[in-house]
Amino acid sequence: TEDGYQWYYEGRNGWWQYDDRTSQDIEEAFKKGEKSCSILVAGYVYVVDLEQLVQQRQNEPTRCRRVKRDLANIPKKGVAGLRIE
Ligand code: V3L
Repeated sequence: TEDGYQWYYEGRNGWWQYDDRTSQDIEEAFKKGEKSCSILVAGYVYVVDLEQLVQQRQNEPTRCRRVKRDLANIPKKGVAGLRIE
């Protein structure tokens, strides 16, 4: 986002940055004070819970990952599953 923050979801041993569009959508919901935000990942609806800071595939509680808002320049695994090395 413009103030240097991005949204991340948890991987096995590090954090993945959300793709830019999704990160912007989550940030917009966050700034409006919304409790959650629905996003689309590869055709599946996921709900990002902005209070618990988790994302979960809709109706599949086992598919749950932590999420965080952090600076864009932190170490990360990559963006939306695309590794950066
Ligand atoms: N954006 C992109 N892909 C996602 C997202 C998202 N917000 N959420 C889940 N997936 P689950 P390591 C991740 C993918 O939670 O080696 C990473 O992006 C998810 O991809 O059970 O463990 C990597 O591509 C997974 O493939 O619904 O760090 C991959 O895991 C699939 O949806 C491996 O990362 C099911 O996730």
